[in-house]
Amino acid sequence: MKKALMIGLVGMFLLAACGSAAGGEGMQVTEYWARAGMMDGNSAAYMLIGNYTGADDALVGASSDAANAVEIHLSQTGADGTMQMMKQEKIDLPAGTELELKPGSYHVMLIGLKRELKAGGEITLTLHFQTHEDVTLTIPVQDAADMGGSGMDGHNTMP
Ligand SMILES: [Cu+2]
Repeated sequence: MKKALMIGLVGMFLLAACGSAAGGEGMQVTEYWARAGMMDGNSAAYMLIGNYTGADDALVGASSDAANAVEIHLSQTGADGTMQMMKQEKIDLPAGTELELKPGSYHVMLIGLKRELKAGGEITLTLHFQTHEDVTLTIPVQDAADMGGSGMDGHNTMP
């Protein structure tokens, strides 16, 4: 009986250890990519941000050496049926939640590309949070078509 109890306790300990590793800690950014774009044009970066810091936070901005300006945008279908992009001062990141930035929704807008972004290349992007320290990422550039993107953000193809 005593031995079985010991094994049970060890098992629980291992489960707890694995659980914390799988769930992650801190501000976790994954599945990031940036859309290919022409020099002087616009592009966008997409990612999944998981707030496992244990405290509420917010994404308040971003910066990159690849573009003249970087803004947080939300794409929405307007009353007239056209896709519109609205600048966001911040996006709330409540503790324990994930925020998905994806085509047709929230995205990091890269305005005025300083160079052509070709598929296979990469850019450096730094995310700014209300509380958490900056997170700097090296983001791969991909063609939107490769990702099954709809192009609905109109970053490159629409006027
Ligand atoms: Cu945008």
